[in-house]
Amino acid sequence: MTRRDWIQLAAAGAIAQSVQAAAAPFTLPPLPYAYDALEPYIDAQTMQIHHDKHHQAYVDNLNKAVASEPSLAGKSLDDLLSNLDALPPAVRTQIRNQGGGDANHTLFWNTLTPASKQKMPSGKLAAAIDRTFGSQDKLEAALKASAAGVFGSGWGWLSLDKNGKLAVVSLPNQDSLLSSGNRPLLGIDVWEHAYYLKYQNRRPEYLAAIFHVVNWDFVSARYEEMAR
Ligand code: MN3
Repeated sequence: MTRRDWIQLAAAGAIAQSVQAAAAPFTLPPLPYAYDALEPYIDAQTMQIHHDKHHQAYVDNLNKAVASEPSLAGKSLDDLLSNLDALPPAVRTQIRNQGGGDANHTLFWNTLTPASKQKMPSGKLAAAIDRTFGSQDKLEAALKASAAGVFGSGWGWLSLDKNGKLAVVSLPNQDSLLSSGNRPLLGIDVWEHAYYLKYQNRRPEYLAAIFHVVNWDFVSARYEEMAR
């Protein structure tokens, strides 16, 4: 091999590497705790399959969708989900479903914590909850009712709406609040993959359980950051 051949080969390798890096911009974040950290409310096997298989699949499929459309290179997930209507029609549904799935789950893992570490909302969030819903109990009842009422797969959400107000809403499938100009604070996943191994058809039992492991510290900090 001549020096020139080597340089060409090295350059081709560098390009191949950068193309590969550009083709898979999204990665699965590690769980911020052990699989069994949310026991007995959420079981370890559910957490493992939910994170390692379901969330990984959203990430992989999102990367495939982005790789198929060069105009999307370099865009953040927030940007993609906030501007669905501007996306090429060929990838819009995939970004909505797979990108929504990635974003929703990344937030979800961070909004949960072992029950032994749980603290209730504090600071500005606690005040906003009292002002908007009357009490923490009433907020939780509204969120549970919203999540329980999802027909099929979807999420119950505590959102910060366009006017900076707290709101409880449900959305189907993996739809993102960002796509309607709202911002997610806390999502309750009511896809069967989130609870079926332990709770089977008993969604209300799962909903009662999950509020023992909501990371209100994280949600409070997120609210302070977003409500500025
Ligand atoms: Mn899920």
